[in-house]
Amino acid sequence: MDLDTDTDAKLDVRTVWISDLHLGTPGCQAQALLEFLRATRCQTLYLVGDIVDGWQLRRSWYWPQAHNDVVQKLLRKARKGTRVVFVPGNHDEFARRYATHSFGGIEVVDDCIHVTADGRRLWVTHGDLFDGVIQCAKWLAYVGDVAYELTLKINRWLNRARARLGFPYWSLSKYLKLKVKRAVSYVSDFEAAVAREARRRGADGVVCGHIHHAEMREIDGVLYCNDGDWVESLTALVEHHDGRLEIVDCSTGIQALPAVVAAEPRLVSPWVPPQLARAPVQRETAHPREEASAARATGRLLREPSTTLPAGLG
Ligand SMILES: [Mn+2]
Repeated sequence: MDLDTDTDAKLDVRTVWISDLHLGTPGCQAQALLEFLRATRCQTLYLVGDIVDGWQLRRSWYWPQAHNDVVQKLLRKARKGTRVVFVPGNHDEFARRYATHSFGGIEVVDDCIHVTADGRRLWVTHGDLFDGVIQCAKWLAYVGDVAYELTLKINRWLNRARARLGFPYWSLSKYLKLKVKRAVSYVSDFEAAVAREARRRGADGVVCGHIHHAEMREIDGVLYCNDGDWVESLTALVEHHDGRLEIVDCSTGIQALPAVVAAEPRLVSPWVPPQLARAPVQRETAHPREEASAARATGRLLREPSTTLPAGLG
């Protein structure tokens, strides 16, 4: 069955962002990724960096059939009409020199702006340029990479044992990262830096990857989205046909799709210009200054926020 043109796809969305697949490493959960790609239909698919892991392939060659299948699947999607955009990351930085070219229908760009169905501009970048470790001490990043590889190896061993005992999947490295306090400040520093740059570029939000931690929240008026990864958390960011954004979690299998881990806080979203809002929505974090200037720009008076919520949001 050709699922690329299948209208019964489990997840039919406008846009999908995935990153940090790390194809070419044993850590890549290619089977789960294949299932996700087969179950998903979208107009635009962004590959937000660290798709193929050049750093590890250089150390030792690892390329099983499933990794080939993922590449074939991506090329096939591009052939069948999905717009596929590849934004290289640090592990596949070799691809950066091909930016503005296209291969097999896959566009390669350093970064780009995605406009959502409701008119918001999201800056799409892998994010490594805002990683203090990579910018200041690349050797440390390589050492960290080897340590990370080892953690993933233990993680695989642990989860095989857990599976045999009937326990669900559990990510050791995710657990360690969240436990280590320094790592938390590393993550929040990264998030703040990326959000700041998005704002500097005049974007309403940013979509990135790199730190293997799916997230969607507002940072100083900028929507920060991280699509996670396919070595530990198995997450993707999707945009529905109405522009609503969501992080979906595939770690419990695609049967649960769409298993939403983070839905956009639609009611408090400050990025929807009033003239684009489909229904009057209670705006809890209204920015009076922004709204006034938007009203001036459109020459229209703003309606009083209604207390009735649109259907489906109440
Ligand atoms: Mn990266």
